[in-house]
Amino acid sequence: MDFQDLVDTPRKIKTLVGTIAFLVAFPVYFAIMPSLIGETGPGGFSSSSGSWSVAFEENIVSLSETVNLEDGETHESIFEVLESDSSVSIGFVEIVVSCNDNDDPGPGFTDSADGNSDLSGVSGDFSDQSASGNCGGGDSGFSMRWDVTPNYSGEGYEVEGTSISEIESQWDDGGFGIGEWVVGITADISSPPGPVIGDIVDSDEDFDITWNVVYYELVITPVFDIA
Ligand SMILES: [Ca+2]
Ligand SMILES: [Ca+2]
Repeated sequence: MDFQDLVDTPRKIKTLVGTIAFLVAFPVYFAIMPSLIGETGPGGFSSSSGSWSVAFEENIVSLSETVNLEDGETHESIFEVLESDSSVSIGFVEIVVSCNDNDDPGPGFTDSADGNSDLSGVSGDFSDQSASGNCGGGDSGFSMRWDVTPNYSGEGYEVEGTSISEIESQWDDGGFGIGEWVVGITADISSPPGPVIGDIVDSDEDFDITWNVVYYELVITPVFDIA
C-alpha cells in the first residue's frame, strides 16, 4: 500500500488525519499525565503549593438496639467496625445511649445508667471512656465519642500555601479503629416504696443504643482566584 491508497477517499483522509493527530497527541498526553495524577513526587501536582478547597464526603454506618435492664444488670453492646477501601478513612466512632424513666408515679426516683468501654478488640491506641446519665430531664442518657482521625469535624474549609499531600497527611486515620468496639451499660433502677411492703413500683428501664461510624473520603479541589 502506498500513500495514494491511504488518501484516495475522503473517509480514508479523515482516518489518516485522526491517526496522525493521535500519534502526535499520545506522547504529549503521557508527558502531562504524571503531573496530573500527582505521582511524580517533588515538583508534581500533589506536592506543589496552592489554594485548595477541602471537603469531606461522609458515609455513616449505624447500628441500633434496644435493651431492657433490671437494677444492676449490665448489657455489653458490641459494634463491629470493618475496614474500608484505602481511599476511605474513619472520622470517628460514637455511641449514644438514651433512656426515659416514666415508671414512677411522682418526681424523684429517676433511673440512671453507667457506661464503660472496652476497646481491647480495636486496632490503634484509644483511651477507654466512662460516662453516666439520668433517664429523665432534658439531657437523658449519655454518649461517648472517639476521633479515629485526630480532630475530625467533617467541616469543609479552604486553605492556602499548602500541598495536597500535606492535606492528605493531616486527615489520616492511620489505618486504626478497626475491630470490636464494646461498651458495657449498667442500669441503676430507682423505685419509690410500693403501697404494699415488698412491692416494687419500678423494676427496670429500656435503653436505646445507637452506634455510628463516620467514614469519609477527602475531596480536594483547587481554588482559582478570578481577579
Ligand atoms: Ca425509677
Ligand atoms: Ca424505670
